[in-house]
Amino acid sequence: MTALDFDPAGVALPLGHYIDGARVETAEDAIPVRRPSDSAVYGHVPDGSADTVDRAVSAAARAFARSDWASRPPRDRARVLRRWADLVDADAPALARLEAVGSTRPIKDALAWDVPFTAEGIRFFAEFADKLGGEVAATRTDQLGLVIAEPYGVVGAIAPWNFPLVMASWKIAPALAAGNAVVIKPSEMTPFSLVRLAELASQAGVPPGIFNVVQGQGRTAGDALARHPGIGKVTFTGSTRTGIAVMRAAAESGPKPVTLELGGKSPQVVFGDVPDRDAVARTVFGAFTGNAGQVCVAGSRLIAHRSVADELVERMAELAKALKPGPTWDGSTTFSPIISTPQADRVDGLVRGALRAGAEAVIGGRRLAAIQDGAFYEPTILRNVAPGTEALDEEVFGPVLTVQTFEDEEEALALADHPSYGLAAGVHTADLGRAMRAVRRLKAGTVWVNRYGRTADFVIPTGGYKGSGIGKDLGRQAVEANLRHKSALVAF
Ligand code: TXE
Repeated sequence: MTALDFDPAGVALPLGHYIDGARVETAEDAIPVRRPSDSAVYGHVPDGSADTVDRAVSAAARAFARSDWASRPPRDRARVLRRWADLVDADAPALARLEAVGSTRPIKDALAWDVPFTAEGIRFFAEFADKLGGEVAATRTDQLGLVIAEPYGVVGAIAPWNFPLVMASWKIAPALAAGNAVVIKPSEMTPFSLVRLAELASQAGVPPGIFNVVQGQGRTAGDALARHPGIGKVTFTGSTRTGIAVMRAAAESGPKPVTLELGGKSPQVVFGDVPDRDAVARTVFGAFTGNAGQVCVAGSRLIAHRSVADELVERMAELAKALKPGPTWDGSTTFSPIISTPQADRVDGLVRGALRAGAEAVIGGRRLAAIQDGAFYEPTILRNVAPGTEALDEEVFGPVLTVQTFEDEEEALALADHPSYGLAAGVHTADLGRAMRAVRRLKAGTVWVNRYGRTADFVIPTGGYKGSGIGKDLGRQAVEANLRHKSALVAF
């Protein structure tokens, strides 16, 4: 027992959609929502229809037009968003339990990371509200050329299940800071915490209709949101395949900009000159086992110099023994479940395929039998994975690391470059020149040197190259992506 343990049955669930500043229960089909820790159904959400999506978008458009959210002094908007962040912090114990109970986030992580990261992210974006400006263009002096930044109106957002609050806040907060209204659809697998986030936004003073949550499945509610003509801009985080469908749906209702944060197959390149191999092993290990590998920037391909590969693998095999899988409501859990049984089966299928093609599982390679009913998968390190094997080429989204070795820098960088993904990459070396060459060469949206993974440096944008996405979450770029520019030429 730890002080963080909680009873999953005791968590109150905010049910229904959240539209126009209130929870809305509808007679739509109910989607059962399962806890990944034990596969039990712990609640239901309505499968939002196109009509419900239309109701939410209409409420948002009305609020954008009639409330003063976009027209008020921007500093007031910032103040409301900061108050919202403070309420998120104040609600942390309850919000963390709500996040943990039905997601892959152990309560310890939800409390130490997800909730504070959400609050800090909101504060970061709040600060942009009164620091955004347009331009005065160079024109004849008897004219004034203005480039005016304006919000789109209603931003439609579709969020994933792997970090339900954090990923969604990176969509909602920059859109609101820029003066937009938002309609967001959470994943049907992790639907509840965003409703609570919306209630806290209302308490902080976000006007009714400016922040709405529509529940439902991707192919119904998600699709209806992406293709609603009342949406000015679409932002999505999820798989590359769904991202393409979202982009198509968005275009079919009239062209509109899309931000897509998609999948990855990110390499961690380790050169033979690293001074502290133990530290590198810990970093590489954390980058594929954190959230059981269900992280878009997971470092799922180790590309190690021949002189260090064996030692790194041995050290990681030791680290795996210290992980403690368990239900997310157990305060001592340090290793997450997989989001669902079908997703665990998919991970297993990719691993089995690699083993059939001749790969060796140094550790893991199967479902975690010790935990009944939950969807857990053993930390898995695969060596000798044949080129062309899906486990090497496709995003696994489970705690699976492939190991490849190299002789020289050229070979390392060639292996690191994935033909279709380019979300992130890690490079470990003591040689600054080599690190900088890699930074320049790697076709990835983020390159980490001698570290791996996102930090609270929200000013650093995140987003992919190639099939890993379009545009950025975080950074100034994320706010700018929620603004369009009007040109005015004034003769006097
Ligand atoms: O993702 P989807 P899924 C990857 C990861 C994982 C795979 C499948 O590889 O194994 O995706 O996961 C909504 N129109 N990532 O199926 O389908 C859906 O309801 C509009 C990477 O969960 O991309 C959910 O809200 N929306 C990733 C959201 O899209 C649709 C995070 C994501 O679901 C839709 C999650 C449609 N036609 C999964 N279909 C990352 N980049 O971090 C589904 N959705």
